[in-house]
Amino acid sequence: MAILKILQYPDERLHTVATRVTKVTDKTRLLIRDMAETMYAAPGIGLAATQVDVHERIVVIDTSEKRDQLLVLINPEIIANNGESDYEEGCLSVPGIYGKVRRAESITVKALNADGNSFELAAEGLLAVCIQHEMDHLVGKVFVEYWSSLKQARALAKLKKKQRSIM
Ligand code: QAP
Ligand code: CO
Repeated sequence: MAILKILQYPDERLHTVATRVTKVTDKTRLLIRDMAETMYAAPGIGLAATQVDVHERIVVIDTSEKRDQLLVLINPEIIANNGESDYEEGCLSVPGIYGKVRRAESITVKALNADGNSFELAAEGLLAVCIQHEMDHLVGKVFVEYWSSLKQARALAKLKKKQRSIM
């Protein structure tokens, strides 16, 4: 297993559109294991392959309290959505920046699991928000890009300031 390097906003590679996984292989499962290890170590509740510079439609999520319920979504598709919610989000690629995004309150997602089998999942609350957030990464969208340009500029300034203080 390995901890992967997480791309940091505004890295332009975060805007890459991921391609579908055509076959779930041992190589796919190895990547999923490394993504899960990276997410748990961070610690985070969700990670998309895009964030580790692999541009395939793969997401790992664990919103459980005990962090023992790994959800793997390969080629995820939202097949139903309902309602609206404003949830405070963060992102491992945008550390220290948090803010609200309006999304569907509940969704049904269809995806393949790590065995390559298709399944459907109905989700609401934090899990529904997290799935939508991670699926955005797969089409090259970062949550701050829902904000006004003023709010984005402030977030970027804060990130740059923090990066300077580390160096
Ligand atoms: C996406 O985000 C998410 O700024 C997953 O310093 C988050 O795991 C969806 C994290 C909230 C819905 C609601 C962020 C860790 C983790 C930070 C994460 C940080 C350390 C973010
Ligand atoms: Co994110």
